[in-house]
Amino acid sequence: MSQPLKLAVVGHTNVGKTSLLRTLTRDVGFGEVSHRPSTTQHVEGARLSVDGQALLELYDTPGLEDAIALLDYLERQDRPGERLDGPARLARFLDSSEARQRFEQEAKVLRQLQASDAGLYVIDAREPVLAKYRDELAVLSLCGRPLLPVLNFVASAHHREDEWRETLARLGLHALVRFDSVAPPVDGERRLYESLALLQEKAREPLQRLIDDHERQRLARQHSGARLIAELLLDCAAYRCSVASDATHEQGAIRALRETIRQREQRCVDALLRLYAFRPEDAKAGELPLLDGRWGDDLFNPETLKQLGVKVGGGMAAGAATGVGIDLLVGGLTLGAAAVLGALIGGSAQTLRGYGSRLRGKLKGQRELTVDDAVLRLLALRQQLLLQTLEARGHAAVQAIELAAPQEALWREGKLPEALHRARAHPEWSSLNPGARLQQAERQEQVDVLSATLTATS
Ligand SMILES: Nc1nc2c(ncn2[C@@H]2O[C@H](COP(=O)(O)OP(=O)(O)OP(=O)(O)O)[C@@H](O)[C@H]2O)c(=O)[nH]1
Ligand SMILES: [Mg+2]
Repeated sequence: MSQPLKLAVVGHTNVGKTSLLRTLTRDVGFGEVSHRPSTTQHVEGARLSVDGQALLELYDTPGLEDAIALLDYLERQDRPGERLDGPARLARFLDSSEARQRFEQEAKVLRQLQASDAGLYVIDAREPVLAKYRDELAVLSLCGRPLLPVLNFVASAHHREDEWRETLARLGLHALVRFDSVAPPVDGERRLYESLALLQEKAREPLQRLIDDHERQRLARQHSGARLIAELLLDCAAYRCSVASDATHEQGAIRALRETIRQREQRCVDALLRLYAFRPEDAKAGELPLLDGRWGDDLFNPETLKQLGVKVGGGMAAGAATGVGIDLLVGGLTLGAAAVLGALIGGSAQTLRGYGSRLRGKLKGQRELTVDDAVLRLLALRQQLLLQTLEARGHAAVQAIELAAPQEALWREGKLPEALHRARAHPEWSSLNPGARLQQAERQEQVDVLSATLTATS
């Protein structure tokens, strides 16, 4: 089909027509949405394309306000014995002066529906089924176009889905879709397009392409989202700063560290919002809990020692993990002796140089500040929750996301992924450290591994 399928989104005022368009087009800026009635005044269109080919055009229309009066007017126009069909009665109305004055808004809607292949009739499913809605459907049916009712607001606690289903069935409308523009059902969009394909046989192929494309995009977004989180975690795990070990400096350094991590998390939030086409104000990273940071023990992280060629086993491994074992070994040595020790344990020259300067720092009374494991777990959980929230959020949503605070037990305990343990020993993997080398193959590999874990658990 070379021409895109044209759909008019119609219905009573304030039922969420513009909101539905925002969600289907994933465009938070489409039209104007307000809790006040009669917000949309003109017909406005949006186009959905796949690989540059326009497949679907959606038209937002003003809300119907007084269908009862319009139906009365139309009935008064009918002459006795006259048996005009819907489109003929409609044509007569659209030619009349009333269509330009009293029923100007209604006329815009009817013209647009007539110019379209089908209509989506949006319903606020919380509303009782009143006569005005039946009259609206009667007026809309004059256009001779298939109508697919969309039950909006079905995520709300007090919806009247059953009542609506029954009424619509009595009017001959048996196919309908459930939706909620703010919290759309996971498969809502697919069901909507599949139901449309039943009403419009010729649209089956382009609608299927649209469904497939959306699914592809959904997976691609999920994948990119997991990578963004993996990068955040690696950046934070590999981050470290040196500070003179006295109470004043340490407190200042901890505050600075927390702020650096907070800003880094906000960058991840912003990137996720962009990825899912939401606005920066839709979510903010909250405060991080007050943890002390980890002090010093990274120098003796088993991963660091492994890199240096130190074989740790048994009690030594446990000691090394807490820094105790090697502390005893190097505690009383001069830097020169420490370097010799380095040479003895046989690491590469470059690693040793790096390690040597960190040892020097330690011997001069410097401490190394890194991000606590619990904070890493908290960041991982919080960002994964955000990702899930964004996946389920309609583009009509207006309330900002509260960045969830996951259950404490979850982030205080539990195993940290292996990739993050490794990152501890690679300060050059963190974009937050000077001299970062982010393109390193081993780092990329760990980002891949970590994001695969995140995708699997989200
Ligand atoms: N919770 C919830 N709110 C919704 C939903 N759809 C729309 N809203 C809200 O309902 C109100 C009306 O939404 P609009 O999209 O402006 O409705 P409309 O049908 O385009 O209104 P008019 O253009 O005035 O005819 C707004 O406050 C929306 O935020 C939904 O599915 N769930
Ligand atoms: Mg509107």
